[in-house]
Amino acid sequence: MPSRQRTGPPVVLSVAGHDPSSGAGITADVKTIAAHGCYALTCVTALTVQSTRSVRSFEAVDGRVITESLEELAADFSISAVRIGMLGSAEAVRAIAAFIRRHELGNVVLDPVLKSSSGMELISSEGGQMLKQKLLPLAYVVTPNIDEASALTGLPVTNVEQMQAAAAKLHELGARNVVITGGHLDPPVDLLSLAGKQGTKLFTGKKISGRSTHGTGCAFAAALACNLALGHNLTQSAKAAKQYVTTAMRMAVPLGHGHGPLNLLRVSKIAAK
Ligand code: PXL
Repeated sequence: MPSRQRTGPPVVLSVAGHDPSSGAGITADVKTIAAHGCYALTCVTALTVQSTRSVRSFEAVDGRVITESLEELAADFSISAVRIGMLGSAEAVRAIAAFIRRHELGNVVLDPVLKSSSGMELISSEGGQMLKQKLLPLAYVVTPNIDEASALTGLPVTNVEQMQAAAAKLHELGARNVVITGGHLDPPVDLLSLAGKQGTKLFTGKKISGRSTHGTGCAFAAALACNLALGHNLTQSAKAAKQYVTTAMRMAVPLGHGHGPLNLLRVSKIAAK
């Protein structure tokens, strides 16, 4: 695939759900992509009803609308990277898988969103199966958190050793490169497992206290896609994406009554009146 537009910023496509509180999903991705100096294209796969407190419900977008949106964008832009998040339905999985194949897209970051942190299923069970069988092998890198890694592999994932085993199982299932994000572990640690037995790398951080944690997975995957679009290799990109999420959590200001958003644009000063 062409890696850059002839001029202008790299174009990064977010295929994800809409979170009206902008902590996760499409509107959060637009902020992350803009913060990286890239240009955001979006394809909404589902409309969620939620706030910082919890996800109440969602309505999946028709597969035909998804396919037509993606094709319209691909005919107009040269897409440097894709971030796939919440898909909602099997139809959406089919649409995005066919789109990646048709256009031979390379820098595809698959964030396998299965459940919200409040426990709501964000994809149908048929969709979840299809994601594992059809989409996982098409991605350049898959970025499950420990719960998603456990759900995809059927293995317990609560420490670094188990992250290694889950990554090995994900490779067996067809995943090329794998990053398992362990932001909930203490200390928080991400494991990068490279394709073709190139080995694993650990990125350890410091625990950040606070309730501004909504959308950390989306921010990580979108930042990873941007770094790949900017031409960095996967190890550099994973490191930079982790650093971005850490800073965005540290600089978050309390918003809402539940788990608030990160400061994805890292705006530290409010403009003077
Ligand atoms: O964090 C997972 C996630 C992804 N995408 C959307 C979401 C959520 C969780 O609530 O709503 C749209």
